[in-house]
Amino acid sequence: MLKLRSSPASPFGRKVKFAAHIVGMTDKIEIIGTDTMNPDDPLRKDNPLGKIPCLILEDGTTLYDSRVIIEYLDHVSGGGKIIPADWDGRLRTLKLQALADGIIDAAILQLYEGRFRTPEKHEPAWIAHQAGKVERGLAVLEAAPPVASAMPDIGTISVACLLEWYEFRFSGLSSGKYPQLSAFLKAFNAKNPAFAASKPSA
Ligand SMILES: N[C@@H](CCC(=O)N[C@@H](CS)C(=O)NCC(=O)O)C(=O)O
Repeated sequence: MLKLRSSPASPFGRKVKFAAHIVGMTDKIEIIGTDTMNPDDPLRKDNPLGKIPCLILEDGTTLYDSRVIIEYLDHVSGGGKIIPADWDGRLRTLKLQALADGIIDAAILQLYEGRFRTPEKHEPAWIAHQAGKVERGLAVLEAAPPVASAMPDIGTISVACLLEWYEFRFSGLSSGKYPQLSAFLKAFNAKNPAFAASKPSA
């Protein structure tokens, strides 16, 4: 049995969980609840960066980060399922994954500013710097949203995970600012009912 250190709120962990579903490996992975804020959590022994997700193979080898785990899942399931085998398709989907992940990274840094610093120590210029990445990234996705399909590749899965997490943490879609992305997410959920099983929660 493989083990996945993750948490119910993690968009990167969700990406791995849903990718595992698409390649038919859900039953082979045990999810282990992880507290990234707890220095005694065994996570830091498996991933010195102290970040989730982290996959533990049967021989004890650990894999991180989510992109490496995705490569592993794609490979051991025969290849070409979540990462297209053709070069152009591979580059396109990995770039889309990088964009979605990068938007989450920037949004998480804003959250951590609030979590780690008292309000008087917040640095507006730093928050604005990160917010710019989120705004520009979402604008690019809104202008050209992925196509929802029942066999999504990792770029499309990453965007779906980003959007639902962005709504969960920031009510980011409720603003009505991203109608194309909201429509994409609705279509993605309709075509992938199993996606709901990993909906982010606190
Ligand atoms: N690039 C990493 C990002 C992972 C990440 O930022 N995970 C967050 C939770 S969603 C985390 O573990 N944060 C704890 C920390 O930064 O100490 C990946 O793709 O796995």
